Amino acid sequence: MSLFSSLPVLLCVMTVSFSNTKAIEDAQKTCPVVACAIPVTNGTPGRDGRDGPKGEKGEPGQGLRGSQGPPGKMGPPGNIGNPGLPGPRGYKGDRGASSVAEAKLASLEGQIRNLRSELDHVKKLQTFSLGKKSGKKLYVTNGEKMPFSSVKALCTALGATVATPKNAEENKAIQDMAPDTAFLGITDEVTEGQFMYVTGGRLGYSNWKKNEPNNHGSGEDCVLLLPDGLWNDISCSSSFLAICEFPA
Ligand code: MFU
Ligand code: CA
Repeated sequence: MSLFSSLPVLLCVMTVSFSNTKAIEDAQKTCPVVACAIPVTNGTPGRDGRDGPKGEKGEPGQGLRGSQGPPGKMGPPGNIGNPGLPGPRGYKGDRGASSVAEAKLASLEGQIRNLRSELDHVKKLQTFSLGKKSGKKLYVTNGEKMPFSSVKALCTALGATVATPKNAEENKAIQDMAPDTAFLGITDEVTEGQFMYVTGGRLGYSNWKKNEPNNHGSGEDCVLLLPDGLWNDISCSSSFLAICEFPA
């Protein structure tokens, strides 16, 4: 006999053995089957009940751990992060290009003012040392003797012309400053016998010595200022004192 079929019978025996009412009632509560002493045939077992609640997670197993597998594929890129904090303040920049140019210009203007002042001072010293008179031409010599072509070249290089008296006063001025016989800026190189200023134009004043110009020898196209202030025509290839003339 199975345990299931024998249990009601045992309960029944117990019920009978209790002597008071309270005991009987207690026994009835614990025993769902009230009928007693009537032999019954047990039914077929009921269906299985529903699944119970999920049990707690078990402890990790004790089996051997396999070796670590290869790294997985790279995941997709994450979202763009938030903007960072502002950086520190930068160094002060250079001065702008126009400011640099303006500073250079101001410096150059200052240097020009200084040079102009210095030049004015040197000019005053020079005119004083040369005895320059206001409104009068300035005649300057380097004391050298040379052919007429060299005198022309020298005076031109100085921004001057060959000394050329246009009147008696200028003739006297050159005579007084000339330490020796000097070339004048007058020739008849273009047309023999027709003396002209090398700067252009016919002669307006002359101071020829007696019997001059005589175009002596193989020809004389240039003019000399002699120490007595008189003029003599002479060969241009001969060497005489160079005197240059600067404007009044
Ligand atoms: C005079 C001048 C010449 C030259 C000669 C030696 O001629 O006119 O220019 O100086 O003497 C005779
Ligand atoms: Ca002569």
